[in-house]
Amino acid sequence: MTTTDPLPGLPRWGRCAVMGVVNVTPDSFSDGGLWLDPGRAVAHGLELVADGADMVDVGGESTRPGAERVTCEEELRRVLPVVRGLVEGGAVVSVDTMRAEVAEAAVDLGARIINDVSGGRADPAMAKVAARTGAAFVVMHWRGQSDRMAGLAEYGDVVADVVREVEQQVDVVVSAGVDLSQIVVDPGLGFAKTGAHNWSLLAGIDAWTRLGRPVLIAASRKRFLGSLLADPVTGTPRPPLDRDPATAAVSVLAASQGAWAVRVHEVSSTADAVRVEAAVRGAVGRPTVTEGHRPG
Ligand code: PMM
Repeated sequence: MTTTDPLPGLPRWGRCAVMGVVNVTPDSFSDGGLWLDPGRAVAHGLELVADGADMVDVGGESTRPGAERVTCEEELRRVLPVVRGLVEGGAVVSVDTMRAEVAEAAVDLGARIINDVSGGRADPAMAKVAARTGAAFVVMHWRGQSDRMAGLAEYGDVVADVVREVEQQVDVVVSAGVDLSQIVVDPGLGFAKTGAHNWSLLAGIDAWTRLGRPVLIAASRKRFLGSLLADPVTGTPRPPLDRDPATAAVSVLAASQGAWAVRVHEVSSTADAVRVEAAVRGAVGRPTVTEGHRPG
């Protein structure tokens, strides 16, 4: 299978797809508190679709470094009305959750992707829900909850280690009944990773495409971009909302290395960027001199 093969229940986009983010949380690092009201969250998600998002990822629990968990009831209360509204609005919806109960309820409402940053490790019931529903299932590289992940960022060869650990987790969820054709893999940028680890992982996306599973890359507005673009005088990191051009640059690099999709908060620049990348890729090997316009 190549990265352009369709996942169950999803269209074939023929280029790197764009997953827009709606965090229905008070505390996410870049859009926390903006979309807590379900009506506003749905309107924002549909705006992302109008901007060119192929899918919308709805999350009700922040995974920022150090974040504490919310209760399942609270997560359900935040996420479900937004999933419902976006499905009714015609969006392809993904649910960003580590809880089987939330994933199942969202898929019942029409979500087609379960985006579990723990790849099924946080909730032992998750793989069974993915298997039972047949939804696309994102297995992200994850070593532990956000309140302790900073202490888990130890690697020998980060690309080899992360690929191997994700492969092992894919085996675990397949043993629990998930079909391999449902699975998307993700290196989990920023999750038990330093900035240097993130850059190495971005340089090594082709190691992932060799796994034969679609790869999702989520660099949007993350801290390592803010550090790269820190004020040269004060050293102050570039604020999250000013990291979108850098995010679009990562989207091009990910697309050119065969990523299946990129997950971003600001969609329009990345939607343009992946189209540019696809046009250039489509022109590779095409004759460069057009008949009738031969020089001299
Ligand atoms: N990162 C965040 C949330 N969800 N999902 C996947 N698959 N991969 C990621 O790297 C990922 C994710 C954290 O970012 P946010 O707070 O901006 O949503």
